[in-house]
Amino acid sequence: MNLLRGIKRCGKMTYIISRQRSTVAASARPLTDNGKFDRPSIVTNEIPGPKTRALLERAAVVHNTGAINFFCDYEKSKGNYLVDADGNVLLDCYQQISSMPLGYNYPGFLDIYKDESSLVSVVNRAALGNFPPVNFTKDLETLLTVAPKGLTNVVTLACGSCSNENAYKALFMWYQRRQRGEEPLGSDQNIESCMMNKPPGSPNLSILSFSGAFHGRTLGCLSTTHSKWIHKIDIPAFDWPIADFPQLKYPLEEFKRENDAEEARCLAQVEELIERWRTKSPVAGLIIEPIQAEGGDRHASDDYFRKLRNIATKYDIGFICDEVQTGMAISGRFWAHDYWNLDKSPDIVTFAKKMITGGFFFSDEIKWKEGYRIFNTWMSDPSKFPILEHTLDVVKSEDLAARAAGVGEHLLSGLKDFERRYDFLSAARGRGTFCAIDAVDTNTRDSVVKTALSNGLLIGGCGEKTIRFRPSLIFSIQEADMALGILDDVMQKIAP
Ligand code: PSZ
Repeated sequence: MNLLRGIKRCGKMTYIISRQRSTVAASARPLTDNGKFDRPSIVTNEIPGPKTRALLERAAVVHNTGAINFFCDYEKSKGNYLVDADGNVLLDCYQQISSMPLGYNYPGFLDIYKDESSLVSVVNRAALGNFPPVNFTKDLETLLTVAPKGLTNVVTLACGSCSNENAYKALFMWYQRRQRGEEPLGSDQNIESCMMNKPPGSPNLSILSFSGAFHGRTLGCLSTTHSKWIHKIDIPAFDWPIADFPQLKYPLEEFKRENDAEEARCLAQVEELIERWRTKSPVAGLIIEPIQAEGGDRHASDDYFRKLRNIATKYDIGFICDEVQTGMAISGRFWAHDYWNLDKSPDIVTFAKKMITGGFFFSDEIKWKEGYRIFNTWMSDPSKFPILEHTLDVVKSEDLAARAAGVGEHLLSGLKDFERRYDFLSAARGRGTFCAIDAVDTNTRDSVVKTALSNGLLIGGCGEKTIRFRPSLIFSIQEADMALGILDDVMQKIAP
């Protein structure tokens, strides 16, 4: 099937700005056609509706419900449509915080577990590090079919935070191995001191991260996360260096000189921090997202990332690329860092979310010898590997990276049109369908996201005032048009 050809043809269409859309969205008519949804449908006066509110009340007795948006009916949800507990059907451009590669209940996926060997992996959850199932090596090889260039090793883990957390450990181990040379790992001095959290066994080393970054909320990761204070307050943090992430001005064509200067300033600062930390807590490596997601969809140029990679090489420190949110084709390339054309790949690339399992790819140089150093009980969930295998088949055979590039171009041109027509919107940006636009302030952004939801469109917020799109890889031009149509109505309602 040549999806791309279809997309290019459709790409010439402009999206339909239609009052009709929101009327459609608000209607309570049944919307299924051959078991598929073709538009959103809102059946309650507000979201959360009464069923979600009742469920929330019950949950609140035993659980913190502060982050729950609404309860969902995953049996009824299909494709890019998420059905909530009250039967509202939402066009989902957020996809479980960017975690569903092929939308809901992709055709045939429910049948995967009719195969007994897949079902056996659900019933008997393996402790992967100790007792992997016989097909585990095949699953690792499947993962390696999408490994970034030069990274020939992989470890699986449960989530994005575990992946980054263990990636930091792998870098520290690599850094110390080179410092130690021929000295034994388990010298008496090392053993005694590490058991007391003291150097040399527990060395003073650091990971350099960037302002606005998000790498997870576990204790090590949290010291490299700087997107929102609510994630960090009350929690002790490592005193590790934090460099400014470039703050680009939009439109990019208009501010080229300023933006180049900003990137140069930020790169110089990275070098300065590596030098400054050398005596107190040497930088073993740095971690960066190709597009800062939680921090507000902040981009930097490919040239900035190439130069940053060169700095890591120059100082002989590790370079971790966190592709937890940007990975798996949404950017228009399988890995967002594929756009950079690096001379030397990152040393480690971490993944999770749409990749179905967490984990990281790493180079031979990083490889460690001893068992149990990067380890825990589950190390991913092997019952998900059949889904991973089928998902990768679809992503490759239907070239969903190209599809995301085509649909993304269309979506972005719609957002650029908004930016021209609405004074309170700016900085439309994106790669593939990883798209965003800024509102003038937090309140306006929040009311756009909320009003969109009540009109049947699920989108996300990030950073201070950013509206973000994280659709699945099967998001179509027609669905992009529908999303833009609903948003246009929302913007007209919100416009001051
Ligand atoms: O509020 C939260 O905890 C959120 S909202 C979105 C995320 C987390 N994203 C997770 C994430 C990420 O976007 C990047 C770039 N790196 C690491 C993580 C952590 O992944 P999980 O959530 O799987 O631990």
